[in-house]
Amino acid sequence: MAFQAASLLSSTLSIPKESKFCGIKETSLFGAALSITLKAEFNPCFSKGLRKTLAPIRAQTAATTPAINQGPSGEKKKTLRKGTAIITGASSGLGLATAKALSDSGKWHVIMACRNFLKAEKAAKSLGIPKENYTVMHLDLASLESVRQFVDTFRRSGRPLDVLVANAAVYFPTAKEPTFTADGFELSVGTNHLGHFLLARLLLDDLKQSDFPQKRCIIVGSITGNTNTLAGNVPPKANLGDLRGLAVGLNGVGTSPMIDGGEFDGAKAYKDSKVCNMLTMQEFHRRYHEETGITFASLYPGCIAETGLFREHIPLFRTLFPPFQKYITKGYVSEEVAGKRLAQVVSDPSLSKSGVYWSWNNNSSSFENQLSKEASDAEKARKLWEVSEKLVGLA
Ligand code: LMG
Ligand code: NDP
Ligand code: PMR
Repeated sequence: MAFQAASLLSSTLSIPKESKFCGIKETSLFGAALSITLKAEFNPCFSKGLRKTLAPIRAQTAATTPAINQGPSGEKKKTLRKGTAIITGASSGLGLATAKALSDSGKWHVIMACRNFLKAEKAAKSLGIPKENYTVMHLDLASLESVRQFVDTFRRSGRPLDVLVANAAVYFPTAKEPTFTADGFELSVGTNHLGHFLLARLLLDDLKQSDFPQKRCIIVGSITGNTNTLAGNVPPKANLGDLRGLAVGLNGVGTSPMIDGGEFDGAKAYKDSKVCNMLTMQEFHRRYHEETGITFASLYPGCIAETGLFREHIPLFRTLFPPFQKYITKGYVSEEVAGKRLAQVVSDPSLSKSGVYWSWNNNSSSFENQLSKEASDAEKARKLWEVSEKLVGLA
């Protein structure tokens, strides 16, 4: 039944020529029910015994302890300190689940970079994240001033930065009119792309200084921004065009609030912002990977159909979407499983390749996925970088 429905769905929606239909692989559209066998260990460098021995040492280490420590007998030991990961939008959904997964591993301190301090504190407590494993810091991505303030506050904390996860996002599928950030950018692209662009650019220096064995910058992408998949072909489709709307500021004042210069469409603005996220990751990789050793990566964690992302959608959608994804597309994942996937991209040594867009197959094993033509267009990525730099005041 699932197979038939899926066939029908896939034949109803047309896939462009560029497609190799890799959506099938990543969404398990025709696959068996998702069976999750996640790696319990994110870092096989430590044996169980060694971890026990190190536990008290780790608890004592200050945030600024270097990654290479002097052991009691004078010999050098690697990575005794916890890693520090900033996760934006860690007050719910994927970000929160990732904070939980990292915290459970005992190897990470998570900076929960959130716009709602109280909500984030409550969420961390309700999942039982130990106090010593997280810090909530205020960040509103819809304000460039707030992004700059966050970076200052983080620096004053004296913690090193080992991993940055650009995860927060907003989605306005039913909005008829655009809304805007403090700086006058259309709210979804302003938050999901421009806020993160400034944040990642500013924190690049901090990542460079990290002495952690693996330093990473992860920008969450999505299948719905990739038109080489079925999901990416559900209208309205992502399309940045020639960036003419972005180039003139995306402010809707006598100009378009959409990147491609077209009419406002909330669902398209979100998908466009995800294309920007995936292009930005690749441009970072091209410009900085070799020089800095930082791993840049993006991912599609699966369809987490019950998160707050759909809070603005109509109630009928929110009711039907989870069973649709669970039983028909089989692309559904729980927040917990998705959080473990993103935590893998943060800390698994086997996922250290830079410039990759990760996805997971039916057996929940990760693979390097193919991005759509537009989402892998190097020239567009360069142009997006340059236009974005101007908008956020870096050029
Ligand atoms: C846009 O519409 C809105 O315009 C925009 O404002 C914004 O909200 C945006 O992404 C958000 O959505 C997109 C979408 C809305 O339009 C389309 O998808 C148009 C293409 C329609 C082609 C649909 C082909 C399906 C063929 C039907 C075959 C059914 C066989 C399944 C058998 C299942 C038996 C249980 O339009 C829709 O999403 C409505 C599409 C209606 C068809 C839905 C059929 C899917 C199966 C139904 C199962 C449960 C429903 C889950 C609903 C979740 C998705 C809506
Ligand atoms: P949620 O709505 O649950 O989480 C989004 C988070 O972003 C929330 O913590 C929210 O804060 C935060 N946020 C929103 N606006 C701002 C802002 N201006 N400043 C700071 N934080 C902000 O959604 P998901 O967990 O589903 O989404 C997380 C990521 O996963 C997104 O990048 C999304 O594109 C991606 N994704 C999601 C998929 C899904 O199926 N759900 C599939 C593929 C990708 P608050 O709690 O205050 O609202
Ligand atoms: Mg989609 C192969 C199947 C598949 C997958 C993996 C997703 C993921 N979606 C699939 C198929 C379909 N969706 C089909 C056939 C339809 C038409 C019925 C459909 C519809 C649909 C809507 C209306 N889907 C949606 C919406 C949304 O509003 C969501 C969206 O586009 O947000 C931008 C969405 C999503 N579908 C997904 C995923 C992951 C989403 C959430 C968006 C995201 O996080 O990027």
